[in-house]
Amino acid sequence: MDIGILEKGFQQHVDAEKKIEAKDWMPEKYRNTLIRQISQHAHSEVVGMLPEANWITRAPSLRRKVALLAKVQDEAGHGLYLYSAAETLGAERADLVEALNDGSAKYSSIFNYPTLTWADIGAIGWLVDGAAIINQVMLQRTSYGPYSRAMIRICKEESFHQRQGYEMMLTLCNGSPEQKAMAQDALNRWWWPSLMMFGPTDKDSPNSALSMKWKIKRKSNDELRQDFVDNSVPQAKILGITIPDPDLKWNEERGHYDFGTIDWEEFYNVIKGNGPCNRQRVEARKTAWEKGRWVRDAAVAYADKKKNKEKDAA
Ligand code: FAQ
Repeated sequence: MDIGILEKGFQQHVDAEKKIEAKDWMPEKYRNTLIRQISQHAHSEVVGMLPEANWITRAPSLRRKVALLAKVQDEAGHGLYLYSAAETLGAERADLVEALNDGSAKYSSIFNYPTLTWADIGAIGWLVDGAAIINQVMLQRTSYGPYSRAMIRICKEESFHQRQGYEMMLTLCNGSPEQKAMAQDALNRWWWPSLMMFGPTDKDSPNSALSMKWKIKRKSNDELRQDFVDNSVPQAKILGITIPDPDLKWNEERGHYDFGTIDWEEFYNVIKGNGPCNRQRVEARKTAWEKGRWVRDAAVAYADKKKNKEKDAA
C-alpha cells in the first residue's frame, strides 16, 4: 500500500485516541522515537538505582532500610518493563544495554549527581520521583499501547516512592536544627537538576513537535516543568525550607509560579557525559554487567537443557 495512505490512516487512528499496538503499521520514525525514548527511560531507572543503593547500608533505621530496599527493587522492575516495551518494537535488549555500557545512550541527567547525605535520599524521593510522576502520568496516555500500560503500573509505584521521600523530608524538617539544615542543603543541591529532568525548553526541544503530533508526548517539556514547580512550592512551605530561587514568585495573571533561569550550560554538559558522576555511573553498570555474565549464561544453559529434555521426551 502507498506509504502516504498508511501514514494518513496512522495519524487518524492516533487522533481518534486509539492506541497503536506492536503489530500495527507505524512510521519508522515513530518506531525509532519510541525505542529511543523508552530505552532512555529504562536506562534511567536502572542507573537511578545507583545513587540510592549507595545509602542502603547506611539507612538510619530498619524501617528506612526496608523502604529504600523496596524502592530500589521497584526501579529495577521498572527498567525491566520498559526494556520489554522497547523489545515489542523490534529492539534487541542486548543492543540497548550495550549502548548504555559504551556510553552512547542517554539516561536522565539527574542521576549524574552524587548523594552526599542521608537527606539526599529524601530529596530524591520528594523531587526526583515527584518530577518523574508528573512526566509519567502524562505518559499513561501515550499513543503506544505497551508503553502506556507499563506507565500505569509504574506510576502506582512511583507515587509510593514520592510519598516516602516527602515523609523522610518532613521527619528531618521536624527534627533537630542540624537535621533541618541537612534537608535544606539537599533541596539546594537537587532543586535545579530536578527542573532539568523535563528536558530543554520547548523552543530548543528537537523531538517535541513530532512526539506531540503522534501523541507520544501529551504535554510539552515546559508545561510539565511548570506543573512541577507549582506542585513543589506549597510542599516546600509545609516543610519550612526554602527553594533556592530568588526569582520564584506567584504570578496572579498567569495563575502559576514564575521561576528563575535554568543553567542550560550545566544541563548540556551533563548530558554530554561531563556531569559530576557520569563516568562512575557507566563504570558501575559495566561492572554489574560483567559480574552478572555467569547468571545469564547459566539461565541460557538451563533453558537449552530443558528444551532438549522436552524434545527427547516427545
Ligand atoms: N537527561 O527533544 P527533547 C525516574 C535529551 S525516570 C538526559 O526534549 P524528548 C524514575 C533527549 O533525550 C526519569 N537527556 O527530547 C526514578 C534528547 O536527546 P536525543 C527518566 C535528556 O525525548 C526516580 C535531547 O535531550 N524519565 O526518574 C534529558 O522529546 C528516582 C533533546 O530533548 C523519562 O525518561 C534529561 N533530563 O523529551 C528512578 C521519561 N532531557 O535522544 C530512580 C520519558 C532531554 O535526541 C530514582 N522520557 N534529554 O539525543 C520523556 O518524557 C522525554 O524523553 C523527555 C525528553 C521529556 C525526558
